[in-house]
Amino acid sequence: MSNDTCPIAASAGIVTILPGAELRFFPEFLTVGETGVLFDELCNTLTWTQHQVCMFGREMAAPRLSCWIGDPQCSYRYSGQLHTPQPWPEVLRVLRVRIEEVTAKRFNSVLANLYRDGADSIGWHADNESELGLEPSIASLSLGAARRFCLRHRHDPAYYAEWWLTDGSLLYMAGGTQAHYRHTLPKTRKPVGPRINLSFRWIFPSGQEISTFHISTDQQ
Ligand SMILES: O=C(O)CCC(=O)C(=O)O
Ligand SMILES: [Mn+2]
Repeated sequence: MSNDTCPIAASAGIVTILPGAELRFFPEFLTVGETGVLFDELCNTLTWTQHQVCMFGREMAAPRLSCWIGDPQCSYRYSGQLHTPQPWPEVLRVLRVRIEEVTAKRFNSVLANLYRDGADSIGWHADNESELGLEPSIASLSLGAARRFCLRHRHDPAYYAEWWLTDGSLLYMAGGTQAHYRHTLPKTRKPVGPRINLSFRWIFPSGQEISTFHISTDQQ
């Protein structure tokens, strides 16, 4: 058993079958009562920052706010920048345990994104940085406004899926999903309220996981 595996039986959720991917969706992982309180607390207490990202070969402000949280050793390099983690707020420690129970995986970090309105988004990319290991398991919890999330195969567009990530839903991506697919949360012209996404991850301390070299042309 690797150190990111939790010794508890996983729940199935709604499984999407795509070659090489492992995808499970839990539409009502949290209740509406829970999500409202959590949304307000995270919105008001996390240190939200607009990171710089590389898009179309140019440095620009990311179209969303973010906060990187985790155990002290969990520094994470993405979009060319090294992010040192903020400590876990108590609400996210509690949530992490519930997510570990349903996924049977362990998580030592979480990337929080705040999409202020429909103009905020994340472009096509895969979460395939070397610190995430060869087959990253990512549990992605959504709070607030529902947004469309799309996933497509790197080479064959016929292999495609999308979900409405509604308030309180959890999308679990594992196995070869990040190696073979990219995902995006597109902009929308429809009026939408704010949304928070929490993607729980396992960061391998450097040297602990043999990783491949990732060629990244992703636009974030
Ligand atoms: O907001 C989402 O649902 C996706 C976020 C995402 O893919 C990321 O932060 O890597
Ligand atoms: Mn992602």
